[in-house]
Amino acid sequence: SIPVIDLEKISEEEECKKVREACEKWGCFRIINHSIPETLMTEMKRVIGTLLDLPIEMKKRNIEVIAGSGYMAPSKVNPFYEALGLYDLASSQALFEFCNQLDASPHQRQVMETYGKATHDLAVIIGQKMAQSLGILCADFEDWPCQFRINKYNFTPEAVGSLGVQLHTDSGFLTILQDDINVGGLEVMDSSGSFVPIPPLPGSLLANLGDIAHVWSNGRFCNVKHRVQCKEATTRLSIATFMLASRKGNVEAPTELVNHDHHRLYQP
Ligand code: AKG
Repeated sequence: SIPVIDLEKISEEEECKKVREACEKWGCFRIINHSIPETLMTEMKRVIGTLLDLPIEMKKRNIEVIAGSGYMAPSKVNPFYEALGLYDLASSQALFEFCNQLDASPHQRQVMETYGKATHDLAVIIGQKMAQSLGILCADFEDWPCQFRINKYNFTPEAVGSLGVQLHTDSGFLTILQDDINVGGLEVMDSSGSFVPIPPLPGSLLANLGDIAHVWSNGRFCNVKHRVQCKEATTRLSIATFMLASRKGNVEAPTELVNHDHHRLYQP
C-alpha cells in the first residue's frame, strides 16, 4: 500500500526522507495528523453533498474560468461522474461568485472558505517539505494558485465494475484530496504498472503529485497515474484542491537539481 506521512513528525529527518521516497517512488501518499479538524472535513463533505444534489440547471451556472474549472456534467466517457469547480481558491471574488451561482447559504460559504484556506495552507506546507526533501530550502508555494473541485460519483448497479474516472495524471503540482470515508474505488498505478487500491482512512487526506511536480523536480518526482473504479452501487464524494503552478513565469527545475549528472529535462 502507499506510504503514510505523519505531519506531526514532518520536521524529523526520518519523515522528510519518507516524503522524498514517496514522491520518487509513488507520487502519492496518505497524510495523517494534519492540522485540518475532522469536524471541518465532515461538515465540508455535507456541504458539497448538498451542492452537488442541486438541480442541473443550477449546477450549469458554474461556468468555466480556466479549462476544466466549471461544472462537468456526466458525459459519454464518464457517465457516472459530475463535478463543480472553482478557480482560484485564494480569490475571495471567485469564491463569492461560485457561491452565488449555487445560491449557497452563509453557513455553506463559511465552511467552504475555511476549508479552502486550510487545504491551501496544507498544500503550501507539503510543497515546502517536498522541496526540502530534495535539499531545497527556499521554495515558497504561498502564491501558487489552487483550483478546487468537488466530485460526485452516482454509481448505479450497472456501474459496478466500470470506471468512475479514467486513468489520468493531475496536471498541476500537488493535489490534496479528501476521498470518501465509506466508499473506496480510487486506485493508483505503481512503478510496475499494477493498480494499487487506496482504501478509505477516515480523518486522513491524500497527496497526489501532478505533471508540474515531475517537471519542477527535474524528473525526480513521479506524477501518479490514478483512476476511480465503481465497486458498489452507491454515491461517492471527493474534494480536490489542486495546487497548479507559479503565477510568475514558467515552471523550471531549481538550479540545485540540475548538474553534470542531471541535465535539465524540460526547458522552461
Ligand atoms: C481527480 O479529481 O483528479 C480525481 O482523480 C478524483 C479522485 C477521487 O475522486 O477520489
